[in-house]
Amino acid sequence: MIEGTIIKGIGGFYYVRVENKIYECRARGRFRKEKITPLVGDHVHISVDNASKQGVIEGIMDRKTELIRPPVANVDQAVIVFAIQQPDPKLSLLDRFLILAENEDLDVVICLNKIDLEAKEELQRLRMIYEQIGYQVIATSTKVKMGVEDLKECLKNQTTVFAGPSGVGKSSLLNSIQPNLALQTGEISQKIERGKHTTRHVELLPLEFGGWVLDTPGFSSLQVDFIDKEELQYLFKEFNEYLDRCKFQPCNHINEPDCAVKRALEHGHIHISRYESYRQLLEEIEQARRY
Ligand SMILES: Nc1nc2c(ncn2[C@@H]2O[C@H](COP(=O)(O)OP(=O)(O)OP(=O)(O)O)[C@@H](O)[C@H]2O)c(=O)[nH]1
Ligand SMILES: [Mg+2]
Ligand SMILES: [Zn+2]
Repeated sequence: MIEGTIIKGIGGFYYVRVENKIYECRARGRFRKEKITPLVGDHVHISVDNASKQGVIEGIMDRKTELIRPPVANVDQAVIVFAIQQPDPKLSLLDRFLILAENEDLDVVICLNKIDLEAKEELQRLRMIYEQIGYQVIATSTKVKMGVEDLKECLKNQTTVFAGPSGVGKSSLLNSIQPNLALQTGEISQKIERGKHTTRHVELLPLEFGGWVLDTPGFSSLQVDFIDKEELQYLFKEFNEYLDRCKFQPCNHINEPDCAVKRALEHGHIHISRYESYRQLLEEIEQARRY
């Protein structure tokens, strides 16, 4: 039996990379019976038929991390990519990506792309909100090659998932970092007309300077209502220092009097857009529990 990593899964086939070879594999039927789905990023044991060169996944090793959306295993870090324009950034969506990454205990880097476009205030505004919380923010442009080296630096020897809406430039950034990846990219106007995404599958790609990246299809909405209601507040990192100062324990930080989170909001230590995201997500979680 040989050991490899699933780099792509399409139509019931899994592509398993073993050093520089890629084997097309099926999964043993027992995985389906046990309700286990192999994921891109999984470390697996395969057996290979010498005549056909096709393989069978016999075993999946324990996962270090497991994301639901995108469905990938063993990621250390997420780069969350948004454009400062085209498409305009939606902070409520950015916060959803952040909450999912925090929920999985991933390291997070926020990448604000397309800074060649005329939207300098938007860049400053977003940078301020998220750097104040303690997130690393990297501003990039693939058109005028800015920030790409900084981004490259934080990918070294890590397994990093690139996530974000469609059209923000995830595949373009990866091509700038390593041109031989030659990922397909697409014009935004055509995307809207055709209503489809350029990247269709999650793919794990090896970096020649060490490490792996996952390019993923963009999505425009994200469900987070599987997260525990009590857990949500901890995923907003900047709330943490206030949580034990609320008068009511537990506190939802919505209508309770003498709430330290709301006090921090009034004093500008918590940004209104983040609090609004929290409120929105809490409401969604409560709704989901009601049915
Ligand atoms: N102005 C500008 N345009 C960019 C930049 N980076 C990418 N683009 C353009 O944005 C469009 C979308 O880029 P993609 O790399 O396909 O975006 P994506 O995030 O991979 O999109 P999906 O695969 O659909 O999720 C393309 O037309 C790119 O040329 C940038 O830094 N500045
Ligand atoms: Mg893409
Ligand atoms: Zn409170």
